[in-house]
Amino acid sequence: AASADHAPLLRRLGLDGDVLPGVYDGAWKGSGAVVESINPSTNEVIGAVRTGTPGELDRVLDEMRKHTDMWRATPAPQRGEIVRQMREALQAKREDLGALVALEMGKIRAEGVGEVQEYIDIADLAVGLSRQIGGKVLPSERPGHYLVENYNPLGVVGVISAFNFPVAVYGWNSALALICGNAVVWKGAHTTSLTSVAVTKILQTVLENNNLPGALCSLVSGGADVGKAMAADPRVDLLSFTGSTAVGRDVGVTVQQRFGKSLLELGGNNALIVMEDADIEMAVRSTLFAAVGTAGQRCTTTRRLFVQASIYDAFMAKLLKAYAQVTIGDPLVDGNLCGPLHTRQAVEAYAEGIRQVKAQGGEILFGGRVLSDRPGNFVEPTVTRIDPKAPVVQNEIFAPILHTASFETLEDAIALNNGVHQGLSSSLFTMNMRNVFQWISARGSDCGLTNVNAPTNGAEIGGAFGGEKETGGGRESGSDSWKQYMRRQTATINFSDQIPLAQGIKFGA
Ligand code: UN1
Repeated sequence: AASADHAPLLRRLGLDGDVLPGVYDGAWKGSGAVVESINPSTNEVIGAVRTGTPGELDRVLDEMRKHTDMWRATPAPQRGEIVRQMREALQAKREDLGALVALEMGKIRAEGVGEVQEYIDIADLAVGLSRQIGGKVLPSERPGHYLVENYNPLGVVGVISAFNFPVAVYGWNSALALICGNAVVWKGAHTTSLTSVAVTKILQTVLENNNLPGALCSLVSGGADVGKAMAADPRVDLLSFTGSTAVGRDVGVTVQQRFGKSLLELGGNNALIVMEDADIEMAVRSTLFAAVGTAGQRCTTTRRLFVQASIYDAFMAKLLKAYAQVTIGDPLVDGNLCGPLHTRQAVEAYAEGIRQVKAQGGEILFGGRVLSDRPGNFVEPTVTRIDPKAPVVQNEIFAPILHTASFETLEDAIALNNGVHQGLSSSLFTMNMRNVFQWISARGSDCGLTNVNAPTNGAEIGGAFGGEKETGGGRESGSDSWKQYMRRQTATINFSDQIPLAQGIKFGA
C-alpha cells in the first residue's frame, strides 16, 4: 500500500489501487508477476503493478495491427493534432508527473519536471513536423520523368526505455512515431512501472476524447522476457532500445536476424576537457551538473574529466570546493542536488567501482563512501585521480564517479576522449577559436554529441540525440530523426508517351 504522504499525488495521477494493471491496449490488464515500486530514498514500497507476459504482448500486437491501417491513412496534420492534445494533457500534469519521477526514480524534482518538459518540447516539435515531413523531388535523367521520395509509416514501433529517463525517452519516440503514422508499444523499466502507467493514462484520455483506439499507445510492463519477445517479433517494425551496451548488443542482433529496424541508445563514457584558457567558473559549474546531476545516472553524465596540466591543481581545488557544497538527500526536498541511486544493485556497483579505483592505483580525491547510515540508496559523489587507461575507466559505472587526469596538448586530450569504446557525448572548455574548430573537425571528438563551453548532459530536443561505436549509432529526438520511424520510397513517374531507359540503355527495337 502507498505510504500516506504520497497518496494524494498518486491519486491525482490515477494511480490508486493496491495493484495496478500494467498492460494497456485500449483496456487495462496484466497477468504477469507483480512488481513493487520502491522509493529509492527510503526503500519503502510506493505501489505495485501487475506486469504483462510475452503471451499478452502477442495479443496486444494483434490488437495494434487492427488499427495500423486506419492510423496510417489519417492525414499527418490530423495525427499532429492528437499529439498536440497529448502535449496539453502532459502540461497539465507536469508538476505531478515530475514529482512522481523524483519519487520513483530518485532524481531531484527539478530534473523530474525537466524531463516532463522534454516530452512537451518534443511534442511541440512533432506537431510542427506533422506538416513538414516529406521527401525530396529530384531531377530525373529521363525526359518526361518525375523522381520523388515518399516517407510512409512503418506500422508498429516498439519502445524499450530505461529507468533513468522514464518519461522523456518514451516521449521522444512516441511523439515522433505517432505523427509519422505508427502505433507504439512501450515497455518501460520494471522499476519505474508507476511512471509508465501514469504517462499511458494521460495519453489514454486524449485517445478516448478523440474516439481513437487506445492500442495506438499500448503499454506492456514487464521484464526481460517481454523485451526479448518484442525484439524477436516481426510485427514490431522498429524497435527503439535504450539501455546497457550488453543488452543492446543482444537486442540489435535479434532484430537484425529478422531484418527489422532498430534504434540503439546505449552506454556512454563521456569526457569533459578543460583547456588552460577556459572560463574556469563555467567549467566548474558545468562539471558539477554533468557529473553529479541525476546522481550520475544519465547516459550523458560526465565520467571522465581531463584538465590541462598547467591548471589541473587550481581547477581541482575549485571543483572539490563545489563538490563539498552538494547536498545529498530526498529528491523531493528543494535544495538537495543529489538524490539516491535508483537501486541497491547500483549502490553495489558504485562500491565495487570505488574498490577497483583503489586496486588499480587510483586515488580518491573526494567522497567514495556509501552512506549506509541512511535508509535509502545514498552514496557520496566521488572524484578520483587515476590513469585514464586503467580498466575501471573504460566501463560505464552508472553512479556519480568522476575520474580525472591531466593532459598536455589538445591533441592528447582528443586522443583520450576518443580512446574508449563508447561515443555518446563530449565537451571542450576553451576560449580559443582554433581549439573549438579542431574539436568539432574530422580530427576532433568522435562522439554523436559534442559541446563547447557546455556540459556533456542536458541536450536539447532540437538536435539528433545519440552516439557512435558501442553507444549503438541510433539517433532520436530532433533534426531528421523522424525519418527512422518511416519507410523511405523512391518513386519514378513517367508522364511522357515514351519509354526511355535509364543509363541510356537501348533494349530491342
Ligand atoms: C539518457 O540519459 O538516457 O541530454 C537521456 C540529456 C537528456 C537526455 C538523457 N536530454 O542529458
